[in-house]
Amino acid sequence: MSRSAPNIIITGTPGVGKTSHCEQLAERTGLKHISVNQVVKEKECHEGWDEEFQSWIVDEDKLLDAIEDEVKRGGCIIDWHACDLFPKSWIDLVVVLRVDTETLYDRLTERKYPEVKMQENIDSEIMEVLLQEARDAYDEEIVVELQSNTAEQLDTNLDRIEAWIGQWKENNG
Ligand code: DAT
Repeated sequence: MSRSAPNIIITGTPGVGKTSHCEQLAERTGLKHISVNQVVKEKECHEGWDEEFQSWIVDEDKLLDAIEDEVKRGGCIIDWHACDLFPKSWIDLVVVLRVDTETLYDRLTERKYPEVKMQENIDSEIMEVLLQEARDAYDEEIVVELQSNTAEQLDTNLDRIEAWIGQWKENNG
């Protein structure tokens, strides 16, 4: 099925800036922000609550069913700390946001993350887990790594993604 607007995944370790990017990008471009966290909660796409990690245990099949119709129409910005579950055919661009360890530590402390979850996320960022996951799951040319330490970088990233969307529409219009 052809899409009138591209589908973009914005991924990265929790605290990296996904929601900030997605919300502002949706506002600027009119694309729809799909917060997978919210979908999981609202449509109960989970198998319960993990106490230790203070997070839902996601049922990926249910999640994909819940968003499939909407994503297939195009124009979605998917906000999630994983990316390899989404079918390749749905996705036009994968943005992997990155952040320095100290900045991430401060952001997760602010969020009062439990120690075990904090450590896991910081390790994951250092080990580039999400970047590798994106590169393994999608074609190299649609995966972009962007820094998200400062407000200036956030703005530059939004400009770049917005320009990319404009180009996509020209090429696919
Ligand atoms: P995520 O959705 O990846 O968990 P978020 O968008 O909620 O991340 O951001 C976490 C916190 O960090 C929030 O207080 C906003 C701040 N933040 C995110 N990206 C930033 C950036 N590039 N510059 C400054 N602050 C940023």
